Amino acid sequence: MHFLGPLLACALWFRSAAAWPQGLWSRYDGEVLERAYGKALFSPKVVVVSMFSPEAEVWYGIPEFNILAINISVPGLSMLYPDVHCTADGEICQVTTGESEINAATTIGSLVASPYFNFSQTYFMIAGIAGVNPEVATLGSVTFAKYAVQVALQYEFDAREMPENFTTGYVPLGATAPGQYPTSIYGTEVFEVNEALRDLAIAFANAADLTDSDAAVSYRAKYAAATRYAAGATGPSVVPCDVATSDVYYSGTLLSEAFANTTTLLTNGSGIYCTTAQEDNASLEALLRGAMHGRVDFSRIIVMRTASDFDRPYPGEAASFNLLWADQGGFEPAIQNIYKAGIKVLEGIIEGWEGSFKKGIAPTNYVGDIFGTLGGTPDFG
Ligand SMILES: *[C@@H]1O[C@H](CO)[C@@H](O)[C@H](O)[C@H]1NC(C)=O
Ligand SMILES: *[C@@H]1O[C@H](CO)[C@@H](O)[C@H](O)[C@H]1NC(C)=O
Ligand SMILES: *[C@@H]1O[C@H](CO)[C@@H](O)[C@H](O)[C@H]1NC(C)=O
Ligand SMILES: *[C@@H]1O[C@H](CO)[C@@H](O)[C@H](O)[C@H]1NC(C)=O
Ligand SMILES: *[C@@H]1O[C@H](CO)[C@@H](O)[C@H](O)[C@H]1NC(C)=O
Ligand SMILES: CC(=O)N[C@H]1CO[C@H](CO)[C@@H](O)[C@@H]1O
Repeated sequence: MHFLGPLLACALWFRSAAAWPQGLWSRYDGEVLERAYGKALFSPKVVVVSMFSPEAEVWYGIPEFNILAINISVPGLSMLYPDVHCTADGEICQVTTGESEINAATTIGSLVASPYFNFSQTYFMIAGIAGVNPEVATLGSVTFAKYAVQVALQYEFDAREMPENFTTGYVPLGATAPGQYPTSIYGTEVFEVNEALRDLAIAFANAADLTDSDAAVSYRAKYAAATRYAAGATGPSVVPCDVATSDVYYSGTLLSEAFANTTTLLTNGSGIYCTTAQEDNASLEALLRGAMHGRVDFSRIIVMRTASDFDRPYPGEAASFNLLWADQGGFEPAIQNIYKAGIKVLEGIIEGWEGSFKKGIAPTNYVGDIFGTLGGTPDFG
């Protein structure tokens, strides 16, 4: 029965798939796109990658362009977000992955494999909110990463059961204590994106007039009690710093410091642990696999994260209060600043298309994963 169960399930699935009315599949048919939009192959200049509705909705109903002019249903996208949306000229598109690593990897993997797109010259801009390290940036800040680090890809002990001389319950895979370099490498630990492109994006975003909120102003002021949190206590700005990925939405000083240590370890001291989110290593793995097969150009990726909440409490505050109860006031400005900074980046790319972006911004740093899959030698690890 143990063997037959999955086989039976498979057989039933095929049977029911075959029996599904044509209508269910027809929305995924290139002919439908031909009829609706006169073509079934789109070559966007930019794809904005959102993770959930609030991040996506800032791109709908804006004065600059109507991104709901074309809807393309792509098999493999989230059931909550089944369509890629594009402007009428097909130049700018937007996709929503769904939250966390599994949703991000599945959506982006399906997108890069879709026959309806030619992404050979497309820029992908990951544009989402994130937690933030008050040592580096603050609520409402707009950050652009060079490294994405999968910090929780480790062994974990509950701190109550860990050896007394451990500084954290997290131990790198294959290692026997915190802080040792992992010996079991999965390949998704670190991604490095094009720094020259990142710096152009920062220059564009610097022209944005960032939003703040009264609640964020008063909450971040509490971080001024510690000099190491000076960045957290200052108003929002555009900051070059890196993103940590973890499915577990962790919070608190000790875990944040442990994952800052992991970032340092895995990037050989170059990464700046700054924002925390649940998707980027997964989206980047899917883009990298697309790049392996010539479906995307891995040097055309921008990772923008705006800060919605602090990853740790201010001095004297309980970690649980910071995460669960405090009114940090950062969510709304972070959502608004995705649009405010992101639109400047999009305009910069579109206006500079013929001059530079069409042919691409040549990276001067290593780009790719820890395996060196796309060629070159990683400058970390
Ligand atoms: C595309 O989908 C959105 C909802 O997701 C809808 O508001 C819009 O009208 C659709 N556009 C077209 C051209 O069907
Ligand atoms: C994809 O776009 C590139 C750049 O415009 C072009 O060279 C290539 O032929 C296109 N591929 C397909 C299958 O249309
Ligand atoms: C922790 O203590 C054990 C002995 O109890 C020792 O073998 C190990 O090296 C120590 N680890 C660290 C990280 O100090
Ligand atoms: C982070 O690393 C520093 C330096 O090795 C160490 O003192 C500290 O205890 C570590 N923090 C955590 C939470 O592991
Ligand atoms: C790691 O950093 C050290 C010290 O800065 C440097 O000597 C070494 O070459 C770096 N390793 C890699 C792989 O870049
Ligand atoms: C595609 C990918 O990167 N997946 C990894 C992302 O992180 C989770 C949890 O840490 C890993 O289990 C996945 O292998």
